[in-house]
Amino acid sequence: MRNLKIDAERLWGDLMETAAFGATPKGGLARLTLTDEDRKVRDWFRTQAEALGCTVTVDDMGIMFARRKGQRDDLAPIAMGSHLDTQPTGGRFDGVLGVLGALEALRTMVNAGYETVAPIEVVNWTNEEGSRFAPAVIASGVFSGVFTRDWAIAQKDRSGIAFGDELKRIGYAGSERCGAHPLSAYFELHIEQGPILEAENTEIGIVTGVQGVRWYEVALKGQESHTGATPMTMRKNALLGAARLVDRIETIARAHPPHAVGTVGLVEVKPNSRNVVPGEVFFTVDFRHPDAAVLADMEAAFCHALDEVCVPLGLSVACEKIWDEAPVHFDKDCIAAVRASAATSGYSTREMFSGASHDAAVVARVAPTAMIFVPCRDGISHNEVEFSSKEQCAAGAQVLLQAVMDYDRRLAEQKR
Ligand code: HGY
Ligand code: MN
Ligand code: MN
Repeated sequence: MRNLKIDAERLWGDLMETAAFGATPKGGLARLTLTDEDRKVRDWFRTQAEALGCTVTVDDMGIMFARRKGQRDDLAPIAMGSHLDTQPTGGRFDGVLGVLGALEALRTMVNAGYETVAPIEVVNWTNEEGSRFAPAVIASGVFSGVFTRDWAIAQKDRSGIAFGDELKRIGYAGSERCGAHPLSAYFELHIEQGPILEAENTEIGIVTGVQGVRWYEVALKGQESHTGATPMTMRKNALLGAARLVDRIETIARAHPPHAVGTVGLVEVKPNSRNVVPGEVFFTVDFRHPDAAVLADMEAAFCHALDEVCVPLGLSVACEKIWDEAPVHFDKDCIAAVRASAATSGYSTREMFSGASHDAAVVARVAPTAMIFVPCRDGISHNEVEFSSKEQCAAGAQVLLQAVMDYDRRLAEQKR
């Protein structure tokens, strides 16, 4: 198999060029899904892909597939990609490296005149982050049957704007039905977003799976009243209830070391006035663990805590689970392709489970899937300081290229 080499400078140039779309003063990205910044980077991606001779298809969840023909166009494509949307104070690499690394791998094949047997597709999944429109991986979730499209396009952001309306507004409501797009395999390059690879001075993470996730939305209702005239014994303070529950969630997660995590990331207080006892609080809960049974225990403890905390405070509680993703184990042949590819390139590796979730976690339901990790500085992500070096990004893209070529060769032999 030809030993093609990605161009590290070209990849880095793409990463820095696209970082202009939604750039923040602190050097990060605020490119929330389906905003004008998201539209700009999508337009950029389409232009680059078409310049490589790809045809770009957009489905009715806005997922973009940039397709390069193979010798056997009857075969389902081997896909590689990730997401271009970011957190509100996101970094320049989360998701972006996976799409641009895939674009660079494809560009390397095109420039070398290397023709694969199966078609190759570079994919940009809509709204992986789930920050503006919850839950995360909403489009790849529809693609793989986790969510229905009707439910997904009706999801509203916290200002009441619907996903489907924004998709139309930015001009990316495609015609292909989301999910009617078979894949032979899917590979995703991503920064680790945690501390392990850097701490162990390891160049490539061979990702064998993704831990389970459960997201909840909680609304507490008490009674707005005057902060000066309302005795402490007569209050129904929704924020006090929320504060106690934040602490209980911390305790629940710490009860299952070392892997369990529990977080309240979004809190809205009403009326949010300095001299009104808060009458309503909305907050979100994010539980994660590699074992579904532990997640179930955490959920049971949380449901118990809701009543234990809120009943004595006279608060009503509404709690909805909006995402329940079981731990996923990736495909052994795809993992083998990543392992062989990293070995060919001589990179140090370690196998690992992903702490963060990714589109790959749900795409694995409908196609053989694996992921490749590269280190990020201090293990920090979902933060404007997020950083991986030119060399680390290039190493990941090189392994991605070789893994896809390796998988293609094996597929060709199978489908002879
Ligand atoms: O939440 C996650 O794990 C992903 O970064 N959206
Ligand atoms: Mn990501
Ligand atoms: Mn992310």
